Amino acid sequence: MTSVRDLTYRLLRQHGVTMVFGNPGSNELPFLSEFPSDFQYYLALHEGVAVAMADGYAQATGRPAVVNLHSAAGTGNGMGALANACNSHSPLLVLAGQQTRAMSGIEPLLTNLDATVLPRPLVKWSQEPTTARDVPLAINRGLHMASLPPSGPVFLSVPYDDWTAEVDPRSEALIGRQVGAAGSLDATSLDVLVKRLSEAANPVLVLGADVDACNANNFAVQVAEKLGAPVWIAPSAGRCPFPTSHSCFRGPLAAGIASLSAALKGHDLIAVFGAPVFRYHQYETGNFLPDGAQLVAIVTDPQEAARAPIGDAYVGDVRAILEALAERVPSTGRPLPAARPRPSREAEVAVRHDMLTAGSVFDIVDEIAPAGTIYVNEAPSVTSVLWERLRLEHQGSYYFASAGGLGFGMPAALGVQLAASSRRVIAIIGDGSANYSITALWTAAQYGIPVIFLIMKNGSYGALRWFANVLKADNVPGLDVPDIDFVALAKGYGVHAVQADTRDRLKHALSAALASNAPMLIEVPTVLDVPAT
Ligand SMILES: Cc1ncc(C[n+]2csc(CCOP(=O)(O)OP(=O)(O)O)c2C)c(N)n1
Repeated sequence: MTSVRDLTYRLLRQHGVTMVFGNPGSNELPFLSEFPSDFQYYLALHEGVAVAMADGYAQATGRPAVVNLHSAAGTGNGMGALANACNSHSPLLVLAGQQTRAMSGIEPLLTNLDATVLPRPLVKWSQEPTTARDVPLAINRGLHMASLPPSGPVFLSVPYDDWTAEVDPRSEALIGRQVGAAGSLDATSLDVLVKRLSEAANPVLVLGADVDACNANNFAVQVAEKLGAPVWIAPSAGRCPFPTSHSCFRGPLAAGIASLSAALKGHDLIAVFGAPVFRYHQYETGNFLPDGAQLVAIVTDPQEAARAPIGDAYVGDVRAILEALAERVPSTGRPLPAARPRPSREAEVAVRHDMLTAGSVFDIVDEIAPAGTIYVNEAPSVTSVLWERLRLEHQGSYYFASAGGLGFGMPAALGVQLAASSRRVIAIIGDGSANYSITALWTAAQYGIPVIFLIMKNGSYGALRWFANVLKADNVPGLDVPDIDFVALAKGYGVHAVQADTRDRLKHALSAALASNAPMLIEVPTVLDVPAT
């Protein structure tokens, strides 16, 4: 007899899934029973860690990742992380255990009431199959749904007695089914786009995370060079879609309507690729675009295209469209914009000789870390400094929580490191943010995942201090996080850790961490430097 569980693992294999990230409970044990030896289970000690780890893995591989959560409580614990996965179009299959069908009517302990409603609106598809025999179909559908554009998380609730049920023999037909999406532009639309770009007097590109997600950074470079156009990163960037040392690179756009509009002043055509128009944060009144500017966006997500308050939009395969534009857009002969000067290191060191600044920390990291290092950032108040200082040259070099939900950085770094084993991952984490997913340290130690955690210890929720200034909200309580010993916490979870409070100690600690193949935490006391409003 073939069980639902047996066929499920075959389907997972066929989709390239051999890892399960999770935190189990009683409802999930029958799925995990006789866990196949070619699969690896990564135990996270909190569901937010499991989801964010899977998110990092799915983003870095571009393939679906499976998370196994415990009923309603486990799903609830994972939902903050699911918000980030939703915004980053991360292909996750969240598999939650349900109480047994035999008792479903009397709502026993650990029943997931209205299971399919719970994770909405953070998943694009949610189901609890009506019979055990529908489970393989639902697994297959979920994996395809997660991957099809716009990719994103999906949710499946499975009553635990289903796993040992016999499959419908016709379910064998699910094995090997290919489901794909076609998606470049039709010839007419492509002609229009080429014409608009080549006839613009002063075009600018704005690139979002989905350009990096679809491996199209090199095509974006070619388009920018042909147009001689500056390139901005869309606000609230979850990934880095353009080499930061390229002379066209201008940095991330501010996430306020007026500031963003001001930064794009003088351009007659704003071409956006792979980003919503726009993911604002702080509210500023003003026009969405500078006077005289038109906007055209190319996105994978129909919701993003439809809800944009301004400009035209095409929904399609961002990579295929950028590739076609790289080929079709004629060289304008315009000179490339001059590179922006890098901030001076010496000036900063002289001003802040008593304690390390974020700038000096990033300069040391940039100097010592090898080319191709991947950064996962969750140090909100110093994100703009990071973009100025770190060279992000390669595809897949940067990850940030796409919905701004803290607790992403540490576990996502583990998932990215598992996906990109030939590159080293450095997680740059604020001392506030570190606490949301601190148990990721245990998972790093247990599975030997060699992420380097750099804790930027400024003793405060720096970004909230900045936002309080923006809102003119004075005397707000609860904005400081003093007296946390991350070295002791890391050691408690089994991760080697040191404090580095000078440039030399940081250089030494980072070099040692890079030379070893084990996870390591470096706690760096830093100046609290709240960005100007
Ligand atoms: C789950 C969640 N809770 C709360 C917040 C609000 N929040 C945004 S930034 C921030 C402070 C982060 O502090 P820290 O990690 O020390 O970095 P810093 O801002 O000091 O660089 C908080 C609490 C959030 N974004 N996500």
